[in-house]
Amino acid sequence: MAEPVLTTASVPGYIAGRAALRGLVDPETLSVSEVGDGNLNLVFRCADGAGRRLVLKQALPYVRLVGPDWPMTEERATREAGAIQAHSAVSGDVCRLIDFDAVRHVLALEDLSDHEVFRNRLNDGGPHAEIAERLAEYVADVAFGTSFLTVGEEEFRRRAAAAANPELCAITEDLILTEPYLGAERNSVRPSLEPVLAALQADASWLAAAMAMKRRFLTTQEALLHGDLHTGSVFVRGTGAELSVKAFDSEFACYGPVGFDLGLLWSNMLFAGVRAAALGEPDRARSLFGTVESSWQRFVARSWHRWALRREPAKYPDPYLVGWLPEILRDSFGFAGCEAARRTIGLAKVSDLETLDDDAYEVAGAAMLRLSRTLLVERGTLTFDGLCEAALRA
Ligand code: SR1
Ligand code: MG
Repeated sequence: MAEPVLTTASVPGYIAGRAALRGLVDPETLSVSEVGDGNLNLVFRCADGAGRRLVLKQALPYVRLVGPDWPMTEERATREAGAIQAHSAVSGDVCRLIDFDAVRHVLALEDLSDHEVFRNRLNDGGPHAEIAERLAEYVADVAFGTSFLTVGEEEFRRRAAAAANPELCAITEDLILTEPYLGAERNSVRPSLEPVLAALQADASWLAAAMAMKRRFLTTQEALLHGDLHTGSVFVRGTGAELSVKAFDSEFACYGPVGFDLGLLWSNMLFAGVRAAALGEPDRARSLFGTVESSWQRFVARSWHRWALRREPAKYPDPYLVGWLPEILRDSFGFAGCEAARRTIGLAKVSDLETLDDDAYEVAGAAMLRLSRTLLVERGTLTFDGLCEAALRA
């Protein structure tokens, strides 16, 4: 039987009954608000009379965005807890897990309400320096820290088997890697983009490239991915030396190709860039497009740093990494192309695009669809300059 769903009224009692939590906030003076604005879960922000705070996140037995008509395993909370633990062990840029209740599917997390969601900052025209770069370092830390190069081959297989997340991966495989290319009931664009979309969906090279990326996603397990590393899955606070970056919402975590996380991040930076361009801010657009290259450089540098710490250097000499990095780059471009299509066409779109008026939407949406094709079809030969030119032309 499904466990009871938390409410603002029942949260204090829940915390009082939970040994790991009742000493952290005072259930007697707790104020609780439900703040979940994601697609899947309930999220409660809890603050006590002394100002101590934490967040509870409960997986519902269905997809919140759609409702009970789309049942979804609550085991996703277990996958998320496992991913946070594995990622926190290798990176400081991860929202901290305080407690996990596997029976009620509730994660207790550090409260980051002094942060803002990165996408919201981008949409408001706020500063982005160093954020995509820090996230690329997080991806590298996770790529190496959870790969067989670090944990050993047998242990790697054990961890990969334990982290299987088929139901959430199926959402990714449908929404990111199938529906935008073939047409689906859940797809939609405003009328101005329909001709551009129709032309793209008639392009067999685009479809074939997307299906090749689906094969990569289904058949490759290089590391324990975040699995949904878009700019809405990142909290940020401050700038410069005060900058704090925290990845969260890793319930889509699975073992997969490292380029999946980088690709989703890049695509979402491109969305921010085309939004800026459509709003008449070309310098900001150029700077946002430039984060693809700068974050890749940071990823490479961090990868070499992590590589130096691998378990068996004699077995894996430097040319191994020299050969692997271009594969990751190619995957990253390809998955960025998939995310560009999905967030323009499919379910769960992005506010970067959706909050634009019709004229700006047409410019920005068409740009993302053209970029999707460039990223997918040219992923093996694309250069950063070529990508920037395509983005600025689009
Ligand atoms: C039905 S869930 C839709 C999307 O929300 C999450 O952010 C993931 O991107 C997923 O694909
Ligand atoms: Mg999410």
